[in-house]
Amino acid sequence: MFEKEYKKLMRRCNALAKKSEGHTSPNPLVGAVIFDDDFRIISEGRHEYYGGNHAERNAVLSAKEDLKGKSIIVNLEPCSHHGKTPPCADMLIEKGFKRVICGLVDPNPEVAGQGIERLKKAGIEVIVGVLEDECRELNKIFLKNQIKKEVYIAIKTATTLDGKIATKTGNSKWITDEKSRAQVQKLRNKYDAILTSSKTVLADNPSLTCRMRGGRNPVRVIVDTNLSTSPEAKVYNNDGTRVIVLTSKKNSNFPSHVEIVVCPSKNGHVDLKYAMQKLFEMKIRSVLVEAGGTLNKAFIEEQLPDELIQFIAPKILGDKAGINCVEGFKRDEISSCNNLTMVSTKILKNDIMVVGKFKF
Ligand code: AOF
Ligand code: ZN
Repeated sequence: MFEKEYKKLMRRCNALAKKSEGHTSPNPLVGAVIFDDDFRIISEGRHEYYGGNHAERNAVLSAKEDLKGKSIIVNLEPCSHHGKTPPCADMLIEKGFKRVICGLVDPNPEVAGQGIERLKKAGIEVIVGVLEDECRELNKIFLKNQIKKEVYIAIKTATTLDGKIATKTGNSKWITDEKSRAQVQKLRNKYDAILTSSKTVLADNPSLTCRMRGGRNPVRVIVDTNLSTSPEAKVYNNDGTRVIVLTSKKNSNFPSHVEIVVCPSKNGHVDLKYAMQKLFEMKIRSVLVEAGGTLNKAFIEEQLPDELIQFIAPKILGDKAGINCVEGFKRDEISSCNNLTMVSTKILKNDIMVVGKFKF
């Protein structure tokens, strides 16, 4: 019953939640809508930033009428624990809501179904699983963090139609057009950290900041096994952004704001699995890999990335020596390809953005 109306309201919750992208980590993206039996919206709320009120509380606070007998829809199960704020489930019971609709059970062990239980025990009707797949996708980072205790990893690459990211001399400016590049700035605003290789730092001297209006800089992570980058490189600018170097060398002459993580080496390179675990311990919950074909291959080989985001420009380089977006696999059979799943595409002016999930 009311499936269509609930879906529409859940889409609204997700849209509200999305407005906080980049600001809630390590917490989830949550939106809530309060409505009456005629589906008239009474108020809305979202979790705006880490440490702030939960979405349900903000929706309750912005309501201008009595909430007794009303319904609330939220993309994540209301919490049952005393964290930075008292439990949302208790507040909903107190306010006299008659129905709570949620998209997902919260995997956080502090909650994990107990919020729903508590609401049901108080005689509130609870509906779970509305637009579950969309809710899951929205909180893919939070879910992986909670369930696997691992960082969410996406590889971003920008290529020609023949899969090249640069000419053999390293020239890559610009393969994709300004619309694709603006999209990359949006991604930088969403991910906790952006990761690149010493090779990219040496070749391009990128600043790896977020130039989106109203955006914020991600943490900069540089994989530099032998500490071959110069402390003068732009990525090491002391601009108030956290900078982390993942290396296998002990000595460094980097400025004191640069955090050095000494990792074991594997086949002559930083052990990426170890390094990603370290980043998780350092409170980083999502990483956007913006590097070259060699590091992309290493990540895939280690079965680490969750997602690929590829911007493809309608250009053909055609030079065998040009650099590939994934460089170095030896594969004889098509059956040994990495097949991405849940693939979606978007046209951006002349380019195509392809997003898919890795399945290992
Ligand atoms: C949020 N925002 O809107 C909801 C959350 O750190 P705390 O004390 O605010 O608690 C965070 C946990 O609360 C989070 O991991 C999730 O399990 C639950 N729900 N969290 O930050 C919200 N509804
Ligand atoms: Zn809560």
